[in-house]
Amino acid sequence: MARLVVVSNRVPLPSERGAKAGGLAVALADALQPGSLWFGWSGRRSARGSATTHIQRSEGITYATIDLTEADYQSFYVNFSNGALWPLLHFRLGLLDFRSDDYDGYRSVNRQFAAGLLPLLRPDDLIWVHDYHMIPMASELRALGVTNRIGFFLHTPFVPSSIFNALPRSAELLSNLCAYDVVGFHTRTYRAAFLDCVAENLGLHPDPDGRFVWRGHSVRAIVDPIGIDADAFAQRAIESARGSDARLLRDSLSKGGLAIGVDRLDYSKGLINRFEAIGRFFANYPQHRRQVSFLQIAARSREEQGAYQRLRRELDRIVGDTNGRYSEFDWTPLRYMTRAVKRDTLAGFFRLSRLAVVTPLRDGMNLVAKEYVAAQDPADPGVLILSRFAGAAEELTEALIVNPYDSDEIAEAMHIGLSMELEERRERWQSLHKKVAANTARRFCTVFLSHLGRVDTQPERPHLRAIS
Ligand code: GDG
Repeated sequence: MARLVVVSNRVPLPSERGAKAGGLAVALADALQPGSLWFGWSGRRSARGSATTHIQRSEGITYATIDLTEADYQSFYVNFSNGALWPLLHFRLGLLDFRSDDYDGYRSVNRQFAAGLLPLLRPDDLIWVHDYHMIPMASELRALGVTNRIGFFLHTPFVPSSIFNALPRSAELLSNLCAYDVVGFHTRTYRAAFLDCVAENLGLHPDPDGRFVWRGHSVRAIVDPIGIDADAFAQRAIESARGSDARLLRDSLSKGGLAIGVDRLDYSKGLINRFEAIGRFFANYPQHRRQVSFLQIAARSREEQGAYQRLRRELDRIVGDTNGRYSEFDWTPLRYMTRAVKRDTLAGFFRLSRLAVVTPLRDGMNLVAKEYVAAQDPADPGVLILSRFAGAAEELTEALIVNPYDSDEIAEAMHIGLSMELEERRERWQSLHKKVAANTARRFCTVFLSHLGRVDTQPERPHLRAIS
């Protein structure tokens, strides 16, 4: 069997796993069999940068990492990946900050990744590259003569050509995507947007299965929604709901209970609109005052960027305003923490909550929505409010689907959710749970890798070399 090589910006090193373990490491857990290799950035900045590859082994898996120089970190990671590509792929052209020096840094780091990975590769390795930081990786590997099968999965949305083309050098990035054998997206909508770019910008005509040929090279765009291990998460939730954190939280609540939001502190997550909606909820439905509390856990993220600093200041202001307006001496409507909490604690809190409000303005998938469903008590499940612009909304249609820009609609959904009869809650939850339980993390990996494994190996791919 071919060896799996995973490439991602950040490698979750076994030595660092703690409260925040999750994300990609959890999603890929089953696919990463002993013998696999995970390659990427160590998370460290050092003067020597990528000159040395650091190797760690744990449970039969090899973790190979390189450092970045401070300059590369700024241009590749902070400025181009998170200051240009992230807003672009979340439809936020107003926040797009492009500088060609940063783009050069992005290309350079991808080249360094390819050079660092090359000596570790074996001829029949399956290479699976993750996310928007690494779009040029296949082109860079091809330029070094690598003929292995290489797949790419995009964890963010993809945008239609009218938006994509606003990015200077978008044509190059699109060509870079076409150097992969398989390109995966969470939803049909994102794949359609990618194929729209391919048709519009490259003049190609993909077939209904997402196949097209670019410079003699066959590319397949697939839909492969990421999932979670629902049973394992439910077990965590059951145990954690009996633990001390959950007890403390439960004891602090009024009889109307808890509504919860859990997100990275990111402008794509719709927190400003959500906090406004919470104000509207207590204004429009005063019967819930003193009864219901909203807990927002928003772990700080990308703090070196101005857009995130401004977001945090604005959220601080709205929380202060809402709590100042509606608090009583013994009740706080909006509890807001910007620290991460342990994954177990989170699972228990989900189980305690009568309502989850997941209202990103755009989101590739949104795993919180799936985790909330998995964590519920089947006998007395809570209600999920979900943005129509989260990838998860394509699957989780029995949630209360809202437009995240409409604070009144979110407020109304909160009222409907909290007033919903047990029978309807159960019916909705059963349908949601069936989907979450069927679409596991394991299935996500198996589908992607079986597509990649079926690609014919081509001895020479000289036409793909050095796309710039
Ligand atoms: C990207 C895409 C796509 C959150 N706060 C804490 C914490 N979390 C965990 C959640 C969940 C994960 O982090 C967040 O995943 P999301 O999917 O919600 O969002 P992104 O981080 O933006 O992820 C997204 C995803 O990639 C996968 O493809 O779904 O659309 O943007 O697991 O539970 N975990 C802990 N403490 C926290 O405070 N331990």
